Amino acid sequence: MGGGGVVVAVATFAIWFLGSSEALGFKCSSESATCQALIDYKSPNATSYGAIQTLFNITNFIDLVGANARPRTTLPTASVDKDQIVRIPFPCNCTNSIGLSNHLPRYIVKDGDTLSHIAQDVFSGLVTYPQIQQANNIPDANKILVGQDFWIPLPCSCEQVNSTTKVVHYGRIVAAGSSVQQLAQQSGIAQDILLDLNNMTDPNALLAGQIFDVPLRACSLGVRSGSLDSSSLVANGTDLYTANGCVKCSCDSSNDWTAQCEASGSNSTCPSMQCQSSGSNSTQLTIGSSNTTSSCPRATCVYDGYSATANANGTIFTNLVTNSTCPASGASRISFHGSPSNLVLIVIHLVLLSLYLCF
Ligand SMILES: *[C@@H]1O[C@H](CO)[C@@H](O)[C@H](O)[C@H]1NC(C)=O
Ligand SMILES: *[C@@H]1O[C@H](CO)[C@@H](O)[C@H](O)[C@H]1NC(C)=O
Ligand SMILES: *[C@@H]1O[C@H](CO)[C@@H](O)[C@H](O)[C@H]1NC(C)=O
Ligand SMILES: *[C@@H]1O[C@H](CO)[C@@H](O)[C@H](O)[C@H]1NC(C)=O
Ligand SMILES: *[C@@H]1O[C@H](CO)[C@@H](O)[C@H](O)[C@H]1NC(C)=O
Ligand SMILES: *[C@@H]1O[C@H](CO)[C@@H](O)[C@H](O)[C@H]1NC(C)=O
Ligand SMILES: *[C@@H]1O[C@H](CO)[C@@H](O)[C@H](O)[C@H]1NC(C)=O
Ligand SMILES: *[C@@H]1O[C@H](CO)[C@@H](O)[C@H](O)[C@H]1NC(C)=O
Ligand SMILES: *[C@@H]1O[C@H](CO)[C@@H](O)[C@H](O)[C@H]1NC(C)=O
Ligand SMILES: *[C@@H]1O[C@H](CO)[C@@H](O)[C@H](O)[C@H]1NC(C)=O
Ligand SMILES: CC(=O)N[C@H]1CO[C@H](CO)[C@@H](O)[C@@H]1O
Repeated sequence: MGGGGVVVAVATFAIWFLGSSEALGFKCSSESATCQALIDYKSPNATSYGAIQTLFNITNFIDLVGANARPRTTLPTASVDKDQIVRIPFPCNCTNSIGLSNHLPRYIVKDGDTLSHIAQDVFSGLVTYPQIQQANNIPDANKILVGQDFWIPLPCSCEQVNSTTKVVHYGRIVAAGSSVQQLAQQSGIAQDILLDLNNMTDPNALLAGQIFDVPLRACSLGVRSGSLDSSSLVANGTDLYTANGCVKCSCDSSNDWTAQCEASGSNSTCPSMQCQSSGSNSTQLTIGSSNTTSSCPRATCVYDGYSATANANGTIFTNLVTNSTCPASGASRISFHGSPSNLVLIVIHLVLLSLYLCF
C-alpha cells in the first residue's frame, strides 16, 4: 500500500478500555534511580534463547544466560519450549514513583500487527495495549504504522525493602493457586511489604497470570569502591557475568549474601585474574581458587573488581584472603576448657585469702 505505511487496527470491542488510566509499573518511591530488574516471560511458542534476546533487546547474550543460571556455554540456538518461563534481565528506570524498563525493549511494527496483538501475544501479556499506548503517546490505538518503533514499558522497581537487605525486583507470573502469603514465605519478604510494592491492599485480590513483584534477596559483590561493578547485585539463584564476561559471580544464602566469584572460563581475551603467589611454593592462584582444600591455613584468591577496559588490557583486581580461623585441634580444646575453671578456682581462693587477711 502507498503512503509509506499501512494502517492497522486494534479490535474495536476493546476500545472502551482506553478510558481507564491503567497504572504503569511497580511502586518505586525514589525520585530517580536505575537498577537491574527481572521479569518472567512465558513464551507462547517454541523458540530459542537467541530469539528471546532479540525480542527483549538484551545487549549481551551472557546476561540472559546468567539470569537463568544456565551453563556459560549455552548457545543462542538453545531451544525454549512453548510455555517455558524464561527470566528476562533488563535495566529499570524509576521516575515519579513509577518503575519502568528504561525505554527498552524496542519493537518495530510489522504488517498485520495490532497493539493488542503486540501486548497479548508477542509480549505474552507482560503489558496491556493501553500501557504501550500511554508510554509512547500514541493518540489513536487503531492507527499504528508498519515500521513504527515503540518501546514496551515493562514493570519494575528499584525500591529498597529495608536498609540492610539487598534485593533485585522480579516481576513473576502468578501461578494458579498461589497466594501472597506463599510468595512471602518463599521469598523471605514480608507479606505487607509485597502488598505495598504491588500497590495492593487485599491479599485475596491476587490473580493467576498477574505480574506480581516478588523481590529476590541478592548478594553484593564486596569489591573495592571505584570498581565499575561496585554497586552490582546478584539475585539469589542467578549468575552475574561481570568484568566484561571474564568473571562469573553466583549468589545463594550462604556466606552472608556476599557473591562467590570465579573466572568464568570465557575464551574472550581476559586480563590476568591471578593473585600474588602464596606460601613458600609460588603457585599462582586464579580468582575463585584456594591453595589447598584440606589443610589450614588456606589462601583463597578473591575477585575485587575491575577497571574500565578489562578486555583492552584493563585490570581485574584480586585479593588474596587467608583464612586463619583454623579448626581448633583436640589438645588445644582441652586446655581451653581447662583454663576457665582453673581461673575460677584461683579467683575464689584469692577472694577467700583476702577475706582471711582482712578479718
Ligand atoms: C496505586 O493505586 C492507587 C489507587 O488504586 C492509584 O491511584 C495509584 O496511581 C497507584 N500507584 C501505582 C504506583 O500504581
Ligand atoms: C529515566 O527516564 C527518564 C524519563 O523518561 C529520563 O529522563 C531519564 O534520562 C532516564 N534515566 C536514565 C538513567 O536513562
Ligand atoms: C506462535 O505460533 C502461531 C502458529 O504457529 C502463530 O500464529 C503466532 O504468530 C506465533 N506467535 C508468536 C509470538 O510468534
Ligand atoms: C529486612 O527485610 C528482610 C526481608 O523482609 C527481613 O528478613 C529483615 O529482618 C529486615 N531487617 C530489618 C532490619 O528490618
Ligand atoms: C534462594 O534461592 C533458592 C533456589 O535457588 C531457594 O531455594 C531459596 O528459598 C531462596 N532463598 C531466598 C531467601 O530467597
Ligand atoms: C570460543 O568462542 C568461539 C566463538 O565465540 C566458540 O565458537 C568456541 O567454541 C569457543 N571455544 C571454547 C573452548 O569455549
Ligand atoms: C596457603 O597459603 C597460606 C597463606 O600464604 C599459607 O600459610 C599456607 O601454608 C599455604 N598452604 C599450602 C598448602 O600451600
Ligand atoms: C612445594 O613444592 C615442593 C616441590 O615442588 C613439594 O615437594 C612440597 O610438598 C610443596 N610444598 C607445599 C606446602 O605445597
Ligand atoms: C594490549 O595488549 C596487546 C598484547 O599484550 C598489545 O599488543 C596491545 O598493544 C595492548 N593494547 C593497549 C591499548 O595497551
Ligand atoms: C575459615 O575456615 C573455617 C573452617 O574451615 C570456616 O568455618 C570459616 O567459615 C572460614 N572463614 C572464612 C572467612 O572463610
Ligand atoms: C541493544 C539492542 O539490542 N538494541 C536494539 C533494540 O531493538 C531495536 C529495534 O529492533 C534495535 O534498533 C536496537 O539495535
